[in-house]
Amino acid sequence: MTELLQIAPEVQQALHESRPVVALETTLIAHGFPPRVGVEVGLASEAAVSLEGAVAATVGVIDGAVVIGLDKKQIERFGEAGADARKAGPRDLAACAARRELGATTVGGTLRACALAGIRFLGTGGIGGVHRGFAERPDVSADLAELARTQTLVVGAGAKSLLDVPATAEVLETLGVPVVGYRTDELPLFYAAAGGPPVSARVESPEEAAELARAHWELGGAGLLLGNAPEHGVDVEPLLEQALRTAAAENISGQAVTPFVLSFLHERSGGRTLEVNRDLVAANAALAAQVAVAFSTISPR
Ligand code: PSU
Ligand code: MN
Repeated sequence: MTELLQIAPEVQQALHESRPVVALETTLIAHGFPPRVGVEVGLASEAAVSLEGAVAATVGVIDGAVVIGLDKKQIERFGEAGADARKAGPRDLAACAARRELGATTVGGTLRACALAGIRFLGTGGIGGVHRGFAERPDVSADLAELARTQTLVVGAGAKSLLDVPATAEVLETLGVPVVGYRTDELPLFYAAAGGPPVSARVESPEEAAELARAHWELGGAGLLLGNAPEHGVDVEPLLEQALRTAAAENISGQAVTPFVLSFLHERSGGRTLEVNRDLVAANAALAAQVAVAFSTISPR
C-alpha cells in the first residue's frame, strides 16, 4: 500500500474477512453543521453503524495521507477546523495529501477512498448533484461522476436540498446509476420525504437492497444511490427559494452557497432543519450498515 493511503487496522481486518464496512464522509462534519454539532453527528453515525454490526470507516485527508477509519481525535480535528478544512472532492485528494492539508472528503472524495480499499457501502446526508440554474452557470457535483465509476452503494436522503433534484436524477440515469427508493417510489428531497422524481427501482428491506446491489455489480454496474426518506421531514421549498434569492442578491456563489443556505434554513425554521438533518445522517448510516450486513450474509455464488 502507498503511504498516501492509510487504512485503520480494524477496517483492514474487517475487509480482509469480508465483514461489513460502511464508509462515512467528513465534509458534513467540517462544513455541513455548526461547530461542535458536526463532530456529534459524525460520532453518532459511527455509533449507528456499530450498533447494526458493521465497522465504520470515516474518511478524511490528514497529515499527508487519505485515512480510511479516522479515530475520535482525528474526527475532532475536522470539527475544530470547520470551514478551514479544505472541501476535498476527488480532484483534491492528491493536493491535500501532497501538501499535508486537512481535507474533508465529500461523497465523491470518499467514494474514491472506497474504490481504493474495496468498501461497498457509504452513508451520508445527501449527495451533490446538478445545481439550480445550471443552464446559465454549469455546476455539477463530482459526486455523480464518481458514483458512475465506483462499485459502492450510497445511502442518502436524496441529493442536497438546494439542487435541481429532477435534473440530478436525469444525470444519474445518463450515467447508469440506479436510483433506488427505500420503501418509497420517489427520490426523497432531503428534508422532505415526498415530491421528488420517481426512482428507477424500489426495495422494501435491507436484504432486497443488498440483492439488488449485488446483481448490479455482477452485471457490470458501478455505483447505486439508495434514497432513504427522513422520518420526520419538513417542507422547506418556500424557505429554500428565499434563501437562494438572498444568496444571489448578496453575491454569494460557489462553495459558499451551501453553508449560507443551510444556516438560513436553520434560522428561519427555528432549528427544525438542523434537527432533521442530524437525524437523517445517522439514520442513513444505520441503513447503510443494515444493507452491508445483509450483503455479507449473501453466500457468494
Ligand atoms: N449535503 C448537505 N450538506 C453538505 C453536503 C451534502 O446537505 O455539506 C456535502 C457532501 O459532502 C457532498 C458535497 O458530497 O456536499 C457535494 O459538494 P459539491 O456540490 O461541491 O460537489
Ligand atoms: Mn460544485
